[in-house]
Amino acid sequence: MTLTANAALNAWLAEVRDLCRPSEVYLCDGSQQEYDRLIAEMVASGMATPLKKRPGSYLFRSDPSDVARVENRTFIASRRKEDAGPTNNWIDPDELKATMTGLYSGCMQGRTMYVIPFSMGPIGSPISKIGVEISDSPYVVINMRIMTRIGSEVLAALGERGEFVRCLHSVGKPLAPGEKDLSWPCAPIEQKYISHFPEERTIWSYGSGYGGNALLGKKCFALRIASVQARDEGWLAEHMLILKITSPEGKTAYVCGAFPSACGKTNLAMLVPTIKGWTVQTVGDDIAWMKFGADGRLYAINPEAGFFGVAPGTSLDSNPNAMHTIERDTIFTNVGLTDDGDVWWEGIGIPAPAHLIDWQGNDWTPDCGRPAAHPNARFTAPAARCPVIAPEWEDPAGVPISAILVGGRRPTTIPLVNESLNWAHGVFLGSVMGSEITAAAISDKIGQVRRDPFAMLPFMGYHVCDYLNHWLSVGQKADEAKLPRIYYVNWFRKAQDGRWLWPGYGENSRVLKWIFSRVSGEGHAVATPIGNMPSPEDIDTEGLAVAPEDMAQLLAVDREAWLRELESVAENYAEYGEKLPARLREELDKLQKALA
Ligand code: SAT
Ligand code: MN
Repeated sequence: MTLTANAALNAWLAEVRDLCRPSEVYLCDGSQQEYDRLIAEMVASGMATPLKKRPGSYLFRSDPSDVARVENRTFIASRRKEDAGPTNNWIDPDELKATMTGLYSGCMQGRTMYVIPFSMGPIGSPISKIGVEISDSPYVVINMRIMTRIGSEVLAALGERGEFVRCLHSVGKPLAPGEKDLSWPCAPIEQKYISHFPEERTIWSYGSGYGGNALLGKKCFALRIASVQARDEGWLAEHMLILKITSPEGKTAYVCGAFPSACGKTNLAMLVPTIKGWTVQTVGDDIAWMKFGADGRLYAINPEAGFFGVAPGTSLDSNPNAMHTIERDTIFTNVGLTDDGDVWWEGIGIPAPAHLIDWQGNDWTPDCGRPAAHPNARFTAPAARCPVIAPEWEDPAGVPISAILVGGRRPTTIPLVNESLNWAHGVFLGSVMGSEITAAAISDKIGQVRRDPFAMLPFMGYHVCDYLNHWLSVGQKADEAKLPRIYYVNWFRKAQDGRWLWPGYGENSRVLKWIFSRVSGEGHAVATPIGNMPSPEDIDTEGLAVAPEDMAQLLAVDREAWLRELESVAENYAEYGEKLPARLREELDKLQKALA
């Protein structure tokens, strides 16, 4: 095959074509005409529904079994099992390839094999990387065009000898001659595989058409494979938002933030400050790639070009900027469809209509007892449409990071904000972050904390201990004074009676303001055993409806609770095994002594 100028790519395309046996092969150029044509084909086949109320926007409904990432079908197939570590599913790569080669054999019959050259990060940036996704799903092509940069320009940047990550994807539903296609083809759960071969920088995904299972540039490449590349090359590929904050005096700082799912990362990235004169702008809402610049500082790019956000709960109250982003040119998946051709979901902030079509295509009324939108319903929208996108969001050099936030949902123990004492202490805080398990999840673990180091638990492409060690070594090699400071934040504290102590959302700007003052070398802090903390007067509370007692509780160090916390951390560290970096155990011991 001589589809491209890159011989290695051509050879791989021929190999996949011979294995998957599509009826045709199509190389995506990334143009608007191509996008429009694919959408028109999907509208004609009934897979996509145009939304009368939103220009350039379409609704898709997935198969009810194919609605989210499948972590128990996600594999890190490193050569040695110990390199995947205790937190990943491992299968021997030869065995996994044999199984999947069987599944891939003839899997694209009756379908088009789309070839999608894509760049994670601005094309040509020294921080960016190129991938090529082969997929038999036109839905994947149109989503990849929003979420990444695709097409001819990428091939030009790849050149004759450029390296690329091989991303193979099939929905796993070949069509017999004359067979009518389903509106959302996919394979049964036991045939789904989301596989990573980290040493070969290769991804093989089979059987799912949804989100992170199928849009392989996102979690599979930009986190799982890139985390291995980052380890080998001395940089960081992280599950972090990137925001820009500007003071009333026009001074700016860039902040990254790692939070597990359901902690409002997209909301924080697009936050509307409640304090006068301050602005927040968005660089990214999900992934940050950070490399050292010539000046010794860490610079971050957002490797993505769009937002793949959770729709339910998004409203003009919770995230007005997201609501404006999705007014047009957006793909919606698994939301409700109103009779006048608009979308609706739980928590959209407008009353439910008397009738709509739910995410499964059935009639829905407010009293029917079922949600209209799937809880993991999504919007796919271009980042450029965001009204507060930072003008430099595509700067190939990236933006210099001054602070890294880590945090989760913790009703108790963890204060509103706590500044690490140094890099290693910050890595310790990142290693113990996580969210409390609520009634919505596994019931016998309510109240326990699911630790999720740097929100990367499902996204590390290698051993968790090697990952934490990499974080430590990044700090050892750098000039500590130039590194971002790490802050442990918690917007989710509750009082004994169950009410929220902190209002969150736009009010989080008050905490950002304190962090801004600290990284500018001006802000005041009190030294405590757990780190440097603001005293209540250090937080701007003008116009804030939080009682002084509540503020005091939000900023207190609860010694008893922290000692219990550290016991649970020790148990968690034991699960990570003997490779745990000694430095982290030292940090734990030090803290235990300081609190006792
Ligand atoms: O499905 S995605 O992985 O893209 C989104 C998510 O799980 O956060
Ligand atoms: Mn995410």
